[in-house]
Amino acid sequence: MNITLIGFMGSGKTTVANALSQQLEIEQNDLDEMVLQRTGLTIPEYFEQYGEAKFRKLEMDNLQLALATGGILSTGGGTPMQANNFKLIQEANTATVFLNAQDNTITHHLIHDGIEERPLFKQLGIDGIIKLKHERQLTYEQLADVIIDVDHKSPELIVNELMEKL
Ligand code: SKM
Repeated sequence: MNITLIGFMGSGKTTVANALSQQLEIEQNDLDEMVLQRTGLTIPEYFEQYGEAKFRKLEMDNLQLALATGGILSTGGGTPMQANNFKLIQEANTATVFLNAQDNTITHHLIHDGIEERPLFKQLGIDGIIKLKHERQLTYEQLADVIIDVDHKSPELIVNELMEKL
């Protein structure tokens, strides 16, 4: 079974992917984690050294690799915003699940994780990041086969809901 998780940063894609992978005993890939595996750099370090444009190229390359591998995939928050990536996911043999979170859920998670973890959060601040979230909403909805509202739900509950809807 192939499942691709999409959604804004802080919506819980990585956590839900881990839970899904454990429950279904299917391999899992995380696009942001692949940057670290392939370059030895964290996302903030990569942004700092190479900038966002290079990051987007690497992200597309990683997406192609991960979709070819199959299994559970958690994407980066901005992955579907590149037209090429949108098409790659749309045409891949995968169920695409949008983890939809309210603004205050995202704010809470981002502040909890810390500004250093998220270069765009650092650049844009909280107002800018929420504006970006609104700009992206329609693209996530258009790409999704299934939409799950994640607010106030445990990863287990989200996984159960997801399995029912697939
Ligand atoms: O992929 C990382 C990176 O920080 C960019 C990003 C975004 O554009 O929303 C989200 C993160 O998952």
